Amino acid sequence: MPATAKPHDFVVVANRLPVDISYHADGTISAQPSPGGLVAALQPVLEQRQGGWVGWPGTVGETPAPMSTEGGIQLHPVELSQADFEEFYEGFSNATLWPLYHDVIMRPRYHRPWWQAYERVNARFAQRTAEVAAPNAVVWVQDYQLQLVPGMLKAMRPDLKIGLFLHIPFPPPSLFLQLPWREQILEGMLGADVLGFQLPSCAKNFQALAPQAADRIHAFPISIDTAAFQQSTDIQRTRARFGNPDTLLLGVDRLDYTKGILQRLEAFEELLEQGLIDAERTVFVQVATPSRERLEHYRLTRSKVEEAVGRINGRFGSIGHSVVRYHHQSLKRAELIELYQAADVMVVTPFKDGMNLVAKEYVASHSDGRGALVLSEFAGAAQELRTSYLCNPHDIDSIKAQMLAAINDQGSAEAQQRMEAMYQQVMHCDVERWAKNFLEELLSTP
Ligand code: GDG
Repeated sequence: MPATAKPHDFVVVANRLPVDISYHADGTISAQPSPGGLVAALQPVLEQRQGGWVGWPGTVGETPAPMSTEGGIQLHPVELSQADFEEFYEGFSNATLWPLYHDVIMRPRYHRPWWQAYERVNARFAQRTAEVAAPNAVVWVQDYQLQLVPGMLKAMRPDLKIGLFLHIPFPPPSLFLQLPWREQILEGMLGADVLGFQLPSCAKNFQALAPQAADRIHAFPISIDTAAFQQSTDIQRTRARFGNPDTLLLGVDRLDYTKGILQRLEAFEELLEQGLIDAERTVFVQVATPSRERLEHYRLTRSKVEEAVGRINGRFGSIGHSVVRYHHQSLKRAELIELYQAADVMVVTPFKDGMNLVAKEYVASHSDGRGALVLSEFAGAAQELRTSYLCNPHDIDSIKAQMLAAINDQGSAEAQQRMEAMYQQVMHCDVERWAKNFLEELLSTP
């Protein structure tokens, strides 16, 4: 910690810092806010509390000195080498834990050098946090990349109050027990005074493995900064960009195999093939933000999605009209809101998702009561957004039926009631409330 900086009473520890750091030719460094569910969730809370954030800046090798964001958050960068990035981040976090915790949709790889890197990097995060936390500070550790941090930190700094929140699902014991390092992970997590999960079902899965910690285990469904989605945009102009279709469908996801992008495109294709929707009057916009691009399963998913986009446009588009508009780029938040507000039907079909903030963002963008949400039963958000068109993403007929119902109900009183009920729910249970609930629980521990 630099001599001038004061230790923090409140510290967030997350894999990523809430910024993208650019290194300029003149030797200066600048930081831009970066997208992602976690960042969107915590930024407002930290700005209110003038806290510190320990995380990886997103580039390997040379690491910038601690800095502040415009909102006054003090950032403490943790360095990752190229080997750490490959073994801790791409390897153990995203090729072992990610598929294991998402119900083994892809086969997890259990590779001993990756585990060693996970231990080594978690120790570095814990050490850094111990250095910047004031006596008796509150520390909030985030997510699956850092599950050993609570235990390591508790051993170094028993004075700290430590919370852990898992943003992704916690799997049933029968799957978790595959993990060769299951005991170490459990021990690391149990260093936390409060263990938070998205859903009661995830809390229950964890509790079955650690019944002695029952009073520390809770569900806190995460939500969004609803105010960010309230500004109104020019819907007519956005729709005109897509040729003023009768129906504008939208998907927005990180390009990840858990998100079911291919399956929703296949469902759309069959509806076109059967003449149940009109290719001339319908546009499906799919934003697929680049993610974890060096990993094999991600490359394979991308190529299957892009093949489907090409095939559907080849079969059903015409010269001058593409029925699927595909963007493999990250959009600005403002552009995302334009799409949410203009879309008639939002299609969210993950095989498994801790929560899914996109579904809640779409709902929050519709104070007008327009629109419809097709939502997978296996997204955490389905527990709250009960008046969405719920589908089983493993069943193409179910996706088709719910997409078609949402399209055909457009403009009806029932469709409006469905959206209004969800809008009330999301506005009421926003991210501020989520953070408040978690922190109140943490502060009330002895
Ligand atoms: C994990 C869990 C859980 C996406 N594309 C762009 C963009 N985004 C933003 C969305 C949303 C966020 O990224 C994605 O959040 P999700 O919740 O949908 O999904 P994951 O990234 O998998 O998040 C998930 C979440 O953590 C929080 O706990 O809900 O279950 O998997 O905010 O808007 N933002 C911008 N441009 C894009 O192109 N600006």
